[in-house]
Amino acid sequence: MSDNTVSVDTSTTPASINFSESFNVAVPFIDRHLDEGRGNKIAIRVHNGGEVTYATLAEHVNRAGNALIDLGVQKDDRVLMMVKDSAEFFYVFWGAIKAGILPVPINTLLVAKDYAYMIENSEAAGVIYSAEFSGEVMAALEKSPHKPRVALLTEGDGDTLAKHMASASPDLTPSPASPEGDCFWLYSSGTTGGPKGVVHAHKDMVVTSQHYAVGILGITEADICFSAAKLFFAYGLGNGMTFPLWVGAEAVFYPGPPTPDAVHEVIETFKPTIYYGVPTLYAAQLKAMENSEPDLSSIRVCTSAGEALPPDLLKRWMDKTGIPLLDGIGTTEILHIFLSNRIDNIKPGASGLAVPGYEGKIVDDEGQEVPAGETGALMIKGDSLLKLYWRNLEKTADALRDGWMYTGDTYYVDEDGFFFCCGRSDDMLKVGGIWCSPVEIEGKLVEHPKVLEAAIVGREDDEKLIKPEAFIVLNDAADAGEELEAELLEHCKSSLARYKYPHWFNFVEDLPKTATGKIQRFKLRSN
Ligand code: 3UK
Repeated sequence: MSDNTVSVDTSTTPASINFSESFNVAVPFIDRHLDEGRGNKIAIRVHNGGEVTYATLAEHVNRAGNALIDLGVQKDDRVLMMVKDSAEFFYVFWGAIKAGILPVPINTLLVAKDYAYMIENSEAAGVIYSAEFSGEVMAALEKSPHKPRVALLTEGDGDTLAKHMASASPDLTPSPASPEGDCFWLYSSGTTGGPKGVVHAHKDMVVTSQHYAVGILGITEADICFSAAKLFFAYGLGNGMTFPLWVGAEAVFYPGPPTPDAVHEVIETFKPTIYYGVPTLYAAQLKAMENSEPDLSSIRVCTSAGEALPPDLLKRWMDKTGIPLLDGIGTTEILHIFLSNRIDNIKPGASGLAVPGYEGKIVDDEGQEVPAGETGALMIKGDSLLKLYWRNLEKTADALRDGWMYTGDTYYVDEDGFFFCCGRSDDMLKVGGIWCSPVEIEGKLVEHPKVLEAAIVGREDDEKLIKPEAFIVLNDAADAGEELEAELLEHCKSSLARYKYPHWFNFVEDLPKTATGKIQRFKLRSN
């Protein structure tokens, strides 16, 4: 096989994927479309932001890769991206990969202390950011003892990546790489300790695109993709970028916050055929549809991931819109969805069947597989699993066991092979599809002078979706009341991402604890 090529044999299930020995994944995802005659086809449309053809995309990817090299970023260096959903996101991500540099898309809802941690932890050589996030990024750069060589706005006034791209060469030879070589990172948070750098290989985006997007969604060049989940999230990265690029389809973007009205407007304007959302947003969209009737008729399939989709919400969506909504579970570590419902086989309340190319099993505490119907730990095998957590041998060894990934989720399988989610085996919460560590929110609350101790647990709201609930022990119980609740909420707002704010406050006398003083959060959960 010639360099940087991949061949797929779809006559088998799962499809068999073969990579050339020398393989830089930017070539099949970007350059291949020019060879296949898609140069003039639209790759990207941005709401109020123009459109980009495959030819322009390829040129700008080359310019971005060259600009990073010209600025002194070297092979295997990390470049953090706090970039909104936009064409620039594609340029930086693929330009870096083509140049042998590792892009690290970062959750843009985070705040300066989170960014400072990641700059330090990754020893980033570069930080590229959209103007919207300047405040938090500048504060993080100030805070971090490690100073990246390059810190640039994507575009705008002054010294920007766009200016460096304009003077950089439009030609770039792909940096030699291999299917198993490091390609990009994502950060994933855990209950304790800082977020962990999840290292993915060049082959991984091919694997998820082929097995899930082609295998389950049946994506083709004719599709138009719209992901309300942002590109920085592994879910959005696949939905909005790698899947359409794999087949030469079109992706549409809305750079702002995905409110129901905004996503409905984007759907009516750009007529996507595949729409990717999260449960919280589907619930909000249904609520908005009580007073409006957006035209969703272009959509042939919707997906939901990030957190469990309550069966009632699924039924209400399908009744109201008639569009199939597929719940599926993915993780940052496995990159995308590995258990999913099918367009013609949906079981409400289930995460679905194993996606061909992945195997799932449920094990007990000893690691032995349990029979159907019994609950245990969900383990997954497949070809897109992380290589490792950056500089974290212990967590890597905990997660990867004999080629299986320990997901941290508790599941059972029914007689039909459908997997059902029963929650986490740790205390982590998923809020609006995004990780929340109770420990982080508790840490913030106890910084407040009136708070002695705090515990955070997940509680279902009216839509059966999880939100943080706080249990608080005060230094002086007489301070309890609405006024203090408001004060504590303001306090959280000062340095926590907004989805981490507690939705309910309970003032209690003490917290349930183990003999060793560890908070027993499970005793506080009401559901
Ligand atoms: C939970 C779900 C029940 C589960 C993701 C699609 O969410 C993604 O990745 P993260 O690393 O979180 C992974 C964890 O989230 N979860 C996700 N989807 C579901 N729980 N039902 C679901 N459908 O705890 C899992 O371990 O942020 C989702 C594609 C790629 C992704 N990375």
